[in-house]
Amino acid sequence: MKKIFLNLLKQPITNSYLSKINNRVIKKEFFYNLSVAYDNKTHLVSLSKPVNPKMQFTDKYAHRASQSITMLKSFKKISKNLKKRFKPKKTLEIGSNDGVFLKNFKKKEIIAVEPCLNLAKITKKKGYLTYPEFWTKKLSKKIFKKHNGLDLIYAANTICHIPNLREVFDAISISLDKNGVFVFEDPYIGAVLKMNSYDQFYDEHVHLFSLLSISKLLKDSNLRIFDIDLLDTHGGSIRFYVCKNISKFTVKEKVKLLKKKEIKQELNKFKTYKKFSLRVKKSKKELLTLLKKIKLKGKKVISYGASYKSATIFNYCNIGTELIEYATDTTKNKQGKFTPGKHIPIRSPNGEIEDNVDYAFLGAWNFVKEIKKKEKNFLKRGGKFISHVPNVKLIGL
Ligand code: JHZ
Repeated sequence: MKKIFLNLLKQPITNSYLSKINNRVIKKEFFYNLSVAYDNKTHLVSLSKPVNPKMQFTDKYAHRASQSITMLKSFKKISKNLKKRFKPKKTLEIGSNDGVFLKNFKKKEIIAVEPCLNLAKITKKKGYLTYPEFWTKKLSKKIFKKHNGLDLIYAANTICHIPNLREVFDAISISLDKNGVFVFEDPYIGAVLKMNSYDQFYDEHVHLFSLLSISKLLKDSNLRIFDIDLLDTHGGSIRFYVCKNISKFTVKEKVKLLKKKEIKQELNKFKTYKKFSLRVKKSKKELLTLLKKIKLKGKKVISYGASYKSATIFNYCNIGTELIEYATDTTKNKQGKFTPGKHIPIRSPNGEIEDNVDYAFLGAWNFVKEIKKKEKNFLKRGGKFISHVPNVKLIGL
């Protein structure tokens, strides 16, 4: 049974960065109620009412996975490790975005699946065989017919975006070779609870996974987990290594240990999530108090990164241009637009943070190390970053 533990109020579609003409919003915005539930049968944490994926993964998809050095390095490292460990001849990536993972493979070795048509065009143009479609059983059957069993299927920050997980896993079972491997990574619910990073909940993050939940869900599709990695990426992610029940892989000790840890942390209890929701409310109060105090002193505050995550914060905390003047973002197709819901203008960073900025809210807090390195001058002249994780705080030199 699913029970709601967190209500993040009315939220827009995070990908709907707005264009304005003559200072008037030209698009009518869609809002929905963002509430999050725990299912005591599967231990899965999911949005109580996901929005229609066709409204999200359009031909105007804004996010480009290759916008951070951290992620470029991470994709390079994982592709190298996967090649070395599993020696795949035929690999497929679900949700290939702008090709940040694909580019580490030879064109004939990898197939891309990407439903956002603007992104699928990018990888197609680069010469990768790209299916511009959602990952479904139908597509998996089509791929199996054409290419036979796949040795490796990979997905990063994709599977948690798909409402129907049974369809995803059944589709994996169809095209994965007997000893093939399905590797996927997504933000980890354990890390979200630890970091109080409630901004990991937004329309696209339909689920946040634990080992306990994925272990249960895979069973129905005759799949199992044989290894995991806990990662620093995106503020704490989990990578699952999955195979068919009948395959040769034996379960690593790490899997058993994490299962025990999750039980100890009570990730299988509703009360754990209810407690988290109280911490979220406290975080909102503290962030608003801090921003208002800074503003009263006449200081200039911007947002560093117009991330999808930050849309949850701005809309839940009701933060608009009265508190944050503008956001900077390196993604070209976000620049000149306005954040969904709260309409904060987005600018190109034009190199470093401007001299007249006193505080920068970390919309991209998950890249704090990379950002601190880039913005040494801002910190040296007394500029401060504002972070809401794991608690509301200022970050200086
Ligand atoms: P970033 C997106 O979420 C959407 P977002 C998606 N649903 C998902 O799961 C994750 O990605 C993986 C910018 N930036 O990556 C780039 C700077 O401006 O945390 C990005 O727009 N300067 C698929 O948007 C944003 O910040 C910088 O120096 O929450 C960060 O977004 C750096 C490092 C980033 O994901």
